[in-house]
Amino acid sequence: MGRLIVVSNRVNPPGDAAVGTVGGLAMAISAALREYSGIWFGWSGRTRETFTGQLSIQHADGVTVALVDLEEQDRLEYYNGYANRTLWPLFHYRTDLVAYESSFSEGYARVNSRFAQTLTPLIQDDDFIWVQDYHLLPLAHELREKGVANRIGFFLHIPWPARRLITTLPRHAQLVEALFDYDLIGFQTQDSRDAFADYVVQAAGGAVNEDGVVTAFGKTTRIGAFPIGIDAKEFVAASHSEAAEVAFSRTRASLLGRKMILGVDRLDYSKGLEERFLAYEQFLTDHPEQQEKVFFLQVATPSRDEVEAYQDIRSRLEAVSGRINGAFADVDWVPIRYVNRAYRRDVLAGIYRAAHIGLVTPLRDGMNLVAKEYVAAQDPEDPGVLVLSELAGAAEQMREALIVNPFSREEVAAAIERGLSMPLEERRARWTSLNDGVTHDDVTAWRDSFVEALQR
Ligand code: GDG
Repeated sequence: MGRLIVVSNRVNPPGDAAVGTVGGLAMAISAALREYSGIWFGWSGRTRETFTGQLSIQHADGVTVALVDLEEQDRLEYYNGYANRTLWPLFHYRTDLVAYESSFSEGYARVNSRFAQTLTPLIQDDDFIWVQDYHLLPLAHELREKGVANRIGFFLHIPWPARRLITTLPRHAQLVEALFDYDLIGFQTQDSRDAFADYVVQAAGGAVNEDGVVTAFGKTTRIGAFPIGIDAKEFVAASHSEAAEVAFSRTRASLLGRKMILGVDRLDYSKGLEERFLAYEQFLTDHPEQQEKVFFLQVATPSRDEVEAYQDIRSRLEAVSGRINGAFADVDWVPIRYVNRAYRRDVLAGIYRAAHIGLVTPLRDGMNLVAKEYVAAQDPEDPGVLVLSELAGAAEQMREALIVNPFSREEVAAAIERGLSMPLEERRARWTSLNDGVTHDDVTAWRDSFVEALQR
C-alpha cells in the first residue's frame, strides 16, 4: 500500500504535541501518517517577499512534514480573504459578512495552484492524497492539471450550506465542478451531504445514486458523511492527569459551592457567544432564585484577529459581558467570567470536568469537538449535562444532550435550568449513552472509515 499524503492549510508538526495545545485532530492525523509512513504538507504560516516554492522538510516522530512559505499577498487574499472572509461566513450562513472581492478569488486560485506546484514533485505513483477543508476546495483540480492521477480525497470540516446560499457565490459552479476531480468527498453530517447532493441535482443538473455516486459536469465522484470524533482515550487520560486534577480542584474551590456553566470556543461569530450570553441573562432574569448560586465561565480563545468581523465580535462580547456583570453582580459574585486565553489541553480537561453544564450553542458548526470533549472529561459517577445546539453537526449524533435552538434565549435558559436541576440518575443515563457514542465513533474510526472508503 502506498503512502498517505495529508494536505491542509496549516500543519501541526507532531513534535508540538508535547506543548499540550495541539488538538486531537492534529494528533489523529499524525497517527495515521505514522501508520502509512506519510507526509503532511501545508503552509508554514510564514510569508516572504516572493514565492519560491522551496520546501522546508522536517522529520518528526515517524512523520515527514513539508512546509511551504507563501507571499504576504497570499496571506491577505487567500487566507484572510477568500477562505476567512468569503467561504467561512457563507458556509456558516452569514451572508451579511461575506466579502465578494475578485482579488480574493484570484488569491485563492493562486495559492491552490502554488500548493499543487510544490506538492506534485513529492507524489509517488501509489500514494494516496487526503486534502482537508475549505481552504483547498480546488486543489485536486490543480493537481489533475499537473498530471497527478493518484487517488485524492477531500474532507470538509465545516458545513456545506443550502443550495440557495451557495448559489449566491460568484462562479459557484466552477468551485463545485473542481470538487469533481476528487475521488471521494467527505462531509461531517448527512445534512451537509444532502445539501451537496441537492446542489448537484437542482443547480448542476446532475444525478446522485443511493451509494453516493454523483455525476455532473461530465464527471463522477463519490460523497459520504464521515462524522469526525475526538481521541476519546487520550482525552480521558488527559482528564486524569495531574494538571487536570489541579485545574479541577482550583476551579471547584473557586465555586464556593456554586454550580458552573461552561463554554469553550474559538472566538468566532459562528459559535453564538453573544446569543449565549443573552440567553444566560434571560436565565438569571427568569430564575432570580438562581442568582449567586451559579456562574458562567466562558473561555474564548482569540482567533483570526486580523479580520474585522472578529475584532467586532470581540468588542461586542466585552460590552455584553460587562453589561450583564454590571447589572447582576454583587460584592462577592460575578455572573460571567469571560476569559480570552488558551489553556493547555490537560488543564482544559480538568475545567470541563469541574463544570455542571457544558453549554455548546453555535449558530452553525460543522461538528463541534468541544461537545465531545466535555462528555469524555466527565466523572461517570457524577457527570455534568451537555446543552447542545441543534445547528451543530454534533447534534446529529448526540441526541441525549439537551438539544436547543441557539437563537431562542428562552429555550436555552430553560435548558440551563433543566440541566441544573436534573436528577443524578437521569444525568448518568444520558451521559452513558453520549459517552458510548464519543468512545465508539472516535477520531480513529473517522480516519479509518475515510481512508478505507478512499482506497475502495
Ligand atoms: C472546525 C469546525 C469541527 C479551544 N480552546 C482551547 C482549545 N480549544 C480546542 C478545543 C477543540 C478545538 O479547539 C475546537 O474545535 P471545534 O470543533 O469546537 O471548532 P473549530 O475550531 O471551529 O473546528 C468544527 C472541527 O473543525 C473538526 O472537524 O468540529 O465544526 O468549525 O478541540 O478543545 N484547546 C486548548 N486550549 C484552549 O484554550 N488546548
